Formats: sequence, structure tokens, C-alpha cells
Amino acid sequence: MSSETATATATETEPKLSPVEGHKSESKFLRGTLAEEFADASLDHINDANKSLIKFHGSYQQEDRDARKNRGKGGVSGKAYMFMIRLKLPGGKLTPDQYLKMDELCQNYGNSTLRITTRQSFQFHGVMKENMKSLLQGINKTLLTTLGGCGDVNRNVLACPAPIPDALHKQQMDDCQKVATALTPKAAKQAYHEIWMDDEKLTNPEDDEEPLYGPTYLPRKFKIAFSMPDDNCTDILANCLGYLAITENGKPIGYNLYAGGGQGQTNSMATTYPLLAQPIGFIHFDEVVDAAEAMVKLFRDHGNRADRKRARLKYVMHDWGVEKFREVFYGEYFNHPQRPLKDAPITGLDLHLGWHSMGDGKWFLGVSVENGRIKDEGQMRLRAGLRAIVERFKVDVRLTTQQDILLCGFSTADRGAVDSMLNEYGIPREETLPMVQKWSMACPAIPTCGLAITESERSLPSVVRQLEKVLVDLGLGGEPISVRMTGCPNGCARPYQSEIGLVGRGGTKYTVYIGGDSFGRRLNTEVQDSVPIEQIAPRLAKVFTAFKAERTGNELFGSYCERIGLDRVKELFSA
Ligand code: SRM
Ligand code: SF4
Repeated sequence: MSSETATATATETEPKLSPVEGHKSESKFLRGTLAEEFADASLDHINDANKSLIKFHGSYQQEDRDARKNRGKGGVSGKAYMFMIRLKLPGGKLTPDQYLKMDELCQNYGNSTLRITTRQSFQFHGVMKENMKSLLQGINKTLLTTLGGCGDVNRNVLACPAPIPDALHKQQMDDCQKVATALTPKAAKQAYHEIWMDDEKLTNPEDDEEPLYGPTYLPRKFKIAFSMPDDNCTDILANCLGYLAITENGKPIGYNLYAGGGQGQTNSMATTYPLLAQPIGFIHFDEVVDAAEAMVKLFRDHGNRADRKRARLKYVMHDWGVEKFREVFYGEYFNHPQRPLKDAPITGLDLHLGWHSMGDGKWFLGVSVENGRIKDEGQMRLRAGLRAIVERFKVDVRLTTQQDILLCGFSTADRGAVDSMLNEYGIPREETLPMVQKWSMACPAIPTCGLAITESERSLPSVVRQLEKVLVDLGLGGEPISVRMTGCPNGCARPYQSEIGLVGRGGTKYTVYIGGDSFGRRLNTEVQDSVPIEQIAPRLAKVFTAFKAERTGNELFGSYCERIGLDRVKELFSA
């Protein structure tokens, strides 16, 4: 059946299904003709339907946008196709051997960098079509996978990665793993192993079953995070489903559930916007998997399959309102009692950088990775240094949702040697880094992301250096001010939840948002559109100066901006 036929199956009163729905329904559980196209060495890229399907396998077909500039010159013609590959890494956990293998694979098949994502996973960039299978097989040999890294399924499930020795940290990490396993697509897993691992093929793949998702999977991506009130390091309110762990008298008792968060919006489409997840109710630990499955089913049945720009769960929440959402969730999908939320406001966010005790004489070290890119550049040989430390001490690795890395399991005696190795490889200790750098994040944007309209990962460092100077000169160098940049409004670095959000507008201009919250509790507001990059720091300097003069007590920058109001912030910013 062609996608035209698929769209024609909608009745007259129903809107036309999006073409991606056709790609899914015709795909034999996401097989399409991926195996054939990847076996054909004469092709340097894949067709549109397969482009949709390969996302479910954890990959995007991309184009090297830097190479565009040289097109037509020196005999280069056509697009320079390449692939991005994203791991599915619940809770951001890797063993030392898995980490070392990822390091080796990025050298052999990628662009010699590993990219920590804002959802505590790894991405490989610059993978050539002919290397895809070897890379995916290399990943799977270490018992990791990329299945469901992207696509219209549940994505990487987030949890606080810090190996802090208390019952709550352990509980939320265990529950994160349980939920991730329960929501793994079944038939897609079979297809994945047939295509990439050369497993035996099913005789009739059409007869396979996808019990939770159904044959056309979800209307769009679905995101889950676990977090804690005093440490919202996973930004749970940006997720479709959030579990906030609750304790009573020091004992973990369950979770407050939140639903319907998301960041993405589209320029000139007023019907799209970022939203924070809304409170649903309190659940016990034995209801965790049921809650995830129920929310996935609600989304599967009620998400918009016609307009992918409005297909996320956040629009179901927005269009219904939270009361109706709860009614449908508890009435039709979640077969457990509706209980009121526990009083547990979010009060903090820990970056987990530097040395911390894991108990029993063990330590973990949080290393700040600027914009998540693990690479060797000049004096700073971050990739080589991390590899050498993991090789020598055989420590576990965990990735954070703030694009940083935790090395876990050193003895007290190891610490001196580790510090020396950091020096040897030019890796800065966290206490020597500017606060604003530690609290900054950027998405990859150009040259890999096809949706980018400005630079991001390659531009933010210069803005951060300027902001650092301004803040230090004002005596504000120690303030935890979060600055997040993206190369388009899709919000991959969660810019709308930061105190300062810089969102690509085109060329070297950015829309500036101010007044969010470093702890992920509040959205910021647009202050000015199309600000040239070189004007960002000087304009913010005026707002920082007023903040310094007028803040009350330990008021945070975002809270100050919210208190003085948008008009005054705009006035200061544009003065
Ligand atoms: Fe994202 C699309 C990168 C987290 C919202 N995102 C993309 C694509 C795949 C571009 C594309 O569709 O062609 C980007 C690949 C760029 C590249 O070259 O690698 C991309 N997103 C990323 C990562 C790598 C950014 C990063 O700096 O780490 C993050 C990968 C996370 C992971 O490991 O799974 C990433 N993306 C996010 C987040 C943050 C989060 O989930 O906490 C968001 C906002 C939250 C949300 O989902 O609403 C996000 N990405 C989007 C959207 C907007 C979706 C929407 O509802 O409108 C798109 C566009 C789309 O899906 O069509 C997008
Ligand atoms: Fe690409 Fe936009 Fe996401 Fe940045 S925010 S990675 S430019 S889709």
C-alpha cells in the first residue's frame, strides 16, 4: 500500500494521516527496505520511507552541512550524506568495557568524537553508510543498543545518574531500568536484529505483534524521566511523563506523576509552544510500570496522527485540560486508585560535578564536558584522558542530562593519581571552570543537524566566555545562571527552561528568552527576537547590572527577572 493509499483510508470527517503514518503501516514492523538499501553499495543514501524507519533503529540520515560550502568546487558534487547514531542508555549507565568500546567505535566508524546528549545518552556523528552495520554490531556486542533511540516510541528513560548511596537514588534508577525494559518495542526488536545483526528472519513478519504500541507505534516520540524534589537534574517537567520520587520520614514511598511536558515549537506556527508537565497524582512503587504503559496507551490512542507538529502528548494535555486528562487516564487506562499528590516542591538541581562520596570508601568524579562533546582538541585531550582513566581504574561511567560525565568507583587512594591525570591531559577541574560554563548547554546544530538554522554547539562557547567576563567583573561569577542555546526552536537543549535561552533565528541571530529557572520549574519568556550574536553579552550585561543592584538576599537571576516583570527586563535588555 502506498502512502497515498494510506492517507486515503481516513474517513471524510477525519483529517488525513501524515505520510509518516503510511511509512510505518507499510513497513512490516519497521523493516521497510532498509536491509536491501544498506546492502546496496552503489547507494550513498536511503529513500524517504526508510529515512522515517531508520529513526526507530536509533539513526538519522544527515548531510555534512560544512561540505555544502565546497559543493561544486574541486569536483565535489551532490550532498555529503552521513548518519548519526544514538544509543538508548536508560539512566545513562555504561560499564568500563562498554565505554571503552564506544570510544574505539567513534574512532573507527565516526568522526572521532562522542557526543553526550541532553537525555544522558551517546551519539556518534559522521558515520558513513557502509560503516553503519559494523558500528551497530559493535554496539550490540557490548550488550548496548540503539533500538528506540529515536522514532515514534518511548525514548531514553532518564534518571539521576549520581551513584549516591541512599534508598531513593537506588529506587529511581531501578525503576528507570524497569520502565525502559517494559516499553521496549517487541516486533521492532526482532526487525532490528534481522537487519543489523543478521539474525534469522521471520517467515511472515506481518504476523508478528507489537502488543503495547500496535502496528503504527505512537503518533510521535514519547519521553520519560525520574527525578527527586531536591535534585531535579533530569528536568522532569520537560517530559511527556515524569516521576518525582517522594520520601516520608526519610523512607521512599512512591512518586508524584507529571504528564504533558515538552519544549519544541515551530517558528510562525502559533499553535506550537513549550509546556511544562502537569501534576497527575501520587502512585506507589508497584504501579510504576503500569503508569508508564497506561500513559503510552493514552497517547497511542489520542495523539494527533495527522499533524506531526502538534502530535506530542503535551497538546493532548493542553487541548483537554488537566481535569479531563486525569479523568481519561484514571478512568480508561490506569487501573489503580487516584490519589492526591504529596506536597513535594522541586527545590534544587545538582550538576554532580567534582568529587563525591559513594559510601564504603568509594568516590565518584563528575567531569564537566562543554556542550557534551568528548573530543581531543589542542591542549585539552578530553577523549584520551577519559579513556586513560577508565582503562586504568576500570570505573563505571554515567552520563548526565546536563551533558556531563560521571566516573564512578574510585578508592580514596586513587584520587591523587586521577587528579594528576586530569592535569596531564589538560582536563580542567570543575572548581576552576566558570560557573556559567558549567550551567550552559548547546545542541549540535550545524554541521550535522538538518533542521538547524544557526550554529549552536560551535557558537555558544564564545558567548559563554563573554558572559563569564561580564559576570566576574560584576562580582557575580559564582551565580548558577543557566544559559542554553539551540540552532532552531525545536528546543533540544531545553532552552525554554533555562534562565537565559538563546534560540537560533537565522544567520547569526538568536531569539533571547529570559526568566526561567536553573532548577527546571518555570518557562522563560521571549525578550527580543533576532539579536545578533555579538550583542547578546553586552545586552545581558545591563540586566545583570540591575540584578546585582536590586536582588533581594540570595535571589536567583531568573527569579529576579520574573519579579521585576517582562517589561522592565525588555527595557534593560534593549537599553
Ligand atoms: Fe532533539 C529533532 C538532537 C534532545 C526536541 N533532535 C532532533 C534531531 C534528530 C534533528 C532532526 O530531526 O533532524 C537532532 C539531531 C542533531 C544531531 O546532529 O545530532 C536532535 N535532541 C538532539 C540532542 C542530541 C541534542 C543534544 O544537545 O544533546 C538530544 C538527544 C537526546 C537523546 O539522547 O535522546 C535531543 N530534542 C531533545 C530535547 C530535550 C529533552 O528531551 O530533554 C527536546 C525537547 C523536549 C521535547 O521533546 O519536547 C528535543 N528534537 C526535538 C524536536 C522538537 C519536537 C517537538 O515536539 O516539536 C525535534 C524536531 C522533530 O522531532 O521533528 C528534534
Ligand atoms: Fe537541531 Fe534544532 Fe535540535 Fe538544535 S534544537 S539539534 S538545531 S533540531
